[in-house]
Parts: sequence; structure tokens; C-alpha cells
Amino acid sequence: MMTRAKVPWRAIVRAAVVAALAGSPAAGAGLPPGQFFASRVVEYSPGTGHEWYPDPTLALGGPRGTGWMAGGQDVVSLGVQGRLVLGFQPGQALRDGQGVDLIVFENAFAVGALRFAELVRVGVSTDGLEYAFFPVWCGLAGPVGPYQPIDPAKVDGFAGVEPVLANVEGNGLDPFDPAEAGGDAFDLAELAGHPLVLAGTVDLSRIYYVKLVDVLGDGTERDDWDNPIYDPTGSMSGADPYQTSADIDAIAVVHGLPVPLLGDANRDGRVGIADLAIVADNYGSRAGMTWEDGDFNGDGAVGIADLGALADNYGSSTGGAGAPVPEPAVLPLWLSASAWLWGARRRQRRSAA
Ligand SMILES: [Ca+2]
Ligand SMILES: [Ca+2]
Ligand SMILES: [Ca+2]
Ligand SMILES: [Ca+2]
Repeated sequence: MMTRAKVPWRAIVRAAVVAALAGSPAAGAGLPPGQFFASRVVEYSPGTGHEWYPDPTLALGGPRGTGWMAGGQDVVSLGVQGRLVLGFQPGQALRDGQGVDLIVFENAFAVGALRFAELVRVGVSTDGLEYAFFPVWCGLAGPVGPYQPIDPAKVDGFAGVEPVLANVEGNGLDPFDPAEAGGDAFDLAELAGHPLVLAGTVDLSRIYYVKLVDVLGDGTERDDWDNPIYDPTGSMSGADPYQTSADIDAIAVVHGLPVPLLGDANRDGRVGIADLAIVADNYGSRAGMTWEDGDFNGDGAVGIADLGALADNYGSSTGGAGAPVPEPAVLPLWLSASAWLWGARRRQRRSAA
């Protein structure tokens, strides 16, 4: 082992990165406040009783709310304790801006001051592997029967409580404005002290995945203060359990990162040697990769598809503000280096096996 001549690619990459960044404008300055909806179903693992609304694609796009008095129909049912993971276009991410960052639209509706609610826990992830869940509190005194409303002042931190008012087909209410959209609003800043955030595993400046989990609601699950969690549970007929789980209409990203140039891993507005270095560093990684790691097609891996996407766009820029650099000339060299690196990793794996 270790007889192969070593290519000093790390040193070359560093030198190239320094050179490339020297003439570039301030990275990330003046990003527009991207606003968008989920566009991808990453995972749908329904629980029992989801059969009436089994299509998870109905959680994509904008909300189709039906107001205070009726639950919407453009929904997917989670089923009891079911879960749904939603994502965005590759490169789009939810981020922590001022105030509310995310609105979750379920199909709750109001009866006076009470709500026909189905509680949902909301988690966010950067890498799609580990999730930080918003803290929840339930102050309800006891079990809630089927079709029974709850007092919204007695629960906190859940989705599935407030009616959906905005309807992207039916009215002009802004689905990104928490003051008029309805639904349940979340501020990522509330997760600042979460262990996964403190550890850097979940990065609140780039959230690629939102996980929604139906609460069982019979008191066996506990909130973050160890109170039992109650929501409508059971069925009146014994054969009609669907109403005991949450139905998701949409999510809205109030503060988000817009889609960068394809291949622009470091989001500096151009596709160049710095981005290629990132891809080379992570080439062959198969899970947990993000846009900033060089995963441009959103499959969590960095591989030939991502390298190809970068190569196709190599030398492109959004603003034309950067100084011209002779990047296309060095691309073949870096493709060779990446191939070498990939081979080296394969050899490492084989010798480790
Ligand atoms: Ca925020
Ligand atoms: Ca919908
Ligand atoms: Ca770049
Ligand atoms: Ca990929």
C-alpha cells in the first residue's frame, strides 16, 4: 500500500480557491428573500387510516384553504402516527430570517373559539438524516374524543391547529404572510438551543427537509415538559378511523434561499474552480450531502451526475461582476483529479473490507 505517487490535489485546490475568491464579490451579499412551497415528496410513511387522502403530492405547491369553517380537501392524510418529509427544488432551502420562517397548512377548522385540530410535530433537517423538532407543549386536561374540538390556547408548537385561509386558486391572500395566510407558523430561531443545532448537524441557515409527524394523541406521547399529549383519538363508528390523523395541505417557506446557478456549490454567483474543489472533496459520498457539499440533483450523494451538471455549467455566472479567470482550461485537469480521488476511495474501501 501507499506506493502510488501522490497527486498534491489538496494543495492545488487550496491555491485555486484562494485565487478564485480573490477577485469575487462578497459571497451571499444581497440575496433576495426567496419564498416558495414544497416541490418534492422525500418520504411518505403513512399510518393506519390514511386511505381517504393517500396522495402525498397534494402537499406540494401552495395551500388550497377553505376558510375558518371547513377543512380543505387538497390534502394528504398522514394516518395515525404517519410521517411525511417534504423537500424543495435542489439548492432551495428554508432559512432563519426575521420572525416566522415556515407556515404549515393542515386542514383544521374553527368552531367558535375552539378548533377541530389534529396535532402534528414539525422537524427540520439540513442533511436529511437528523431532525431537530420544534418543542411542543400540551396543557389539555384529559383525552379528546373523535370529532371533538380543542382549545388552541392549550397547545403550543404543533402544526394542525389553525384554519387555512390562503388559497392559491381561490383568493388573493398571501400564503407567505403569517398575518393573513392562516395555518401554523414556525420561527427557526426557536431551535437555536437545540442540541443538533448547537452541534452544527442542523444548520438553521439552510434547511433542506421538513418532517411532519402525526401525534397519536391518547396521552402516551409526552410533550417537552413531560405532559401527556392529547388530540382527537379513536372513532365514533369503530370502522372510520381516518379522522384521527392529520391532513397536510401545504407548507410555505417565508424565508428561503433561492435556486443558485446549477453547479454553484458555494453560492457565490458563479460556477468555477472553488465549486469543483468542493465536488472533488466529497466525490463518492453517498448520503447526507447537501447543495453546499456538491449535491446538485438533491439525491443526497455526490457523484457523476453532480460532476456532469457542474461541467455543463462551468464558467457560468449570474452577474458578470467577477474578474475573468481561465477556468475552462483547468477543467480537464480537475476531472482527472476527481477520477483519481474516486479510485483512491474505492481502493481504501476495498482494503478496509
Ligand atoms: Ca426566523
Ligand atoms: Ca394541498
Ligand atoms: Ca461558485
Ligand atoms: Ca447528487
